[in-house]
Amino acid sequence: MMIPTDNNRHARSNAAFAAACDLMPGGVSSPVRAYRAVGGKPIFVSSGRGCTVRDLDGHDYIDYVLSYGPLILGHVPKPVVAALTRTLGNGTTFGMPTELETELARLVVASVPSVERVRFVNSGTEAVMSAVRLARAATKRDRIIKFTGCYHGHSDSLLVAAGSGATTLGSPSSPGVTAAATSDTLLLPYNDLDAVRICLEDQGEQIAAVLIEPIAGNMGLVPPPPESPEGGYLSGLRALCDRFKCLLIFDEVMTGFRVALGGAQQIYGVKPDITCLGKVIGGGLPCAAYGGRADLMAMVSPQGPVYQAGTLSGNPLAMAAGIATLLILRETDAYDRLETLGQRLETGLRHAAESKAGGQVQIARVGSMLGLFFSDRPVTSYELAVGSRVDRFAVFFSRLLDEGVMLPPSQFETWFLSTAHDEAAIDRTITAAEKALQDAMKI
Ligand code: KE4
Repeated sequence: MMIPTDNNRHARSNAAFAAACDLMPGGVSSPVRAYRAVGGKPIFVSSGRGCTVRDLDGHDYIDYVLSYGPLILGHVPKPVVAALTRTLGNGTTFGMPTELETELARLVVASVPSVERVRFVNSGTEAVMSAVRLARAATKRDRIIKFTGCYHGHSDSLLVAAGSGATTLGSPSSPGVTAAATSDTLLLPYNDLDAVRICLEDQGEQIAAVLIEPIAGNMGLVPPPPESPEGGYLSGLRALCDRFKCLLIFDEVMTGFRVALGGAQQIYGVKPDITCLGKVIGGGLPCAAYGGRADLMAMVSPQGPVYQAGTLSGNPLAMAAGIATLLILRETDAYDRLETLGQRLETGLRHAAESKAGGQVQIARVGSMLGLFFSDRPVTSYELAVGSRVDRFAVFFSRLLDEGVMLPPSQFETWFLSTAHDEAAIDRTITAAEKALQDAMKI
């Protein structure tokens, strides 16, 4: 499927891509950015401001990628830039403790219900990898349950039928990952509590932890079933983990500070034993974290025997950007604003889908996370996600690009809103989506 990025409208992006391909695998620093899932050549960005990005050829786009989640305040928000400018003058990294780490740790512990102690790392991959190691050490068990379509970064033992890039690339597990590395990883269907119960009844005494994205965002957006007084999916996982004495790990790298200050665990009212955080926590700089009960985190080196380390962990710039971001999220009506904008976008897209795609489009939203599938039924599982019309999504994506709206270049990603988006941007998006849906439904 060729898309307009192959014409002279994107001459400078195309030239930049050719140069990049001579030096870097696929010309990118992360696979999804290469547009393999939607066809054509990737747009190269020169700058971002507020809710828009500008490409090398001078075209502006309303940005729903937002770096795959971190930019909840939009591009270069003034308070974050000011905090970085102040901090930069004092040094970028020391390899020694600073009070900035303590300040961000205090904000994290005050915000995330299950976190009493936290350790900063530099990526979500590191956070989840470390959380799994801690869970295995704490339980003295080896096995981990993960779910099809959930993505937890690219550490060997978790690159099994992952969502996000791995699904997009159609390679549910990666060459180079040894059988030994994945031999303790059990893969169960997402959103199926019986499958977890049966697995735990069969081998519960070997299971260290159940690892899940509480709101799945890496197979497209697939929220968990709602919790009810009779229980629910996430609370059911919690009860099963308690019954079989394994730990519950929430990978909130995407949802942490995104759907609420306390993340998905706040909105669904389910407390994991360990939480992984990333993206928003760094305010646009490389930062992630894992945290949980004090007794568990006391096992982490140097307080305890579970080794984990990092040269740039807790670096002042990422701490300063994270502090500035979380303070705004905590002290303003940011989440109300994001909910208002999210509702406006969802409502507009639903109307557009009804008129242009008659029941062949499914839309999901949790706060400022949104997903759209070309499917004739609600997408509640990985199988339904990969069974959706990804060819239509590719047409939808490229037409929106032409109309100045930038989605993540894959059906298996989530759209993000920021407080820098406004009603005018949302309304422009909906108008563009009407045209894009019309085109997509022609195939
Ligand atoms: P990083 O190592 O990319 O910082 O985080 C890995 C990760 C862990 N857990 C969840 C729930 C995640 O969503 C991610 C990373 N998300 C992808 C987007 N689907 C990052 C984008 C990319 O890989 O380029």
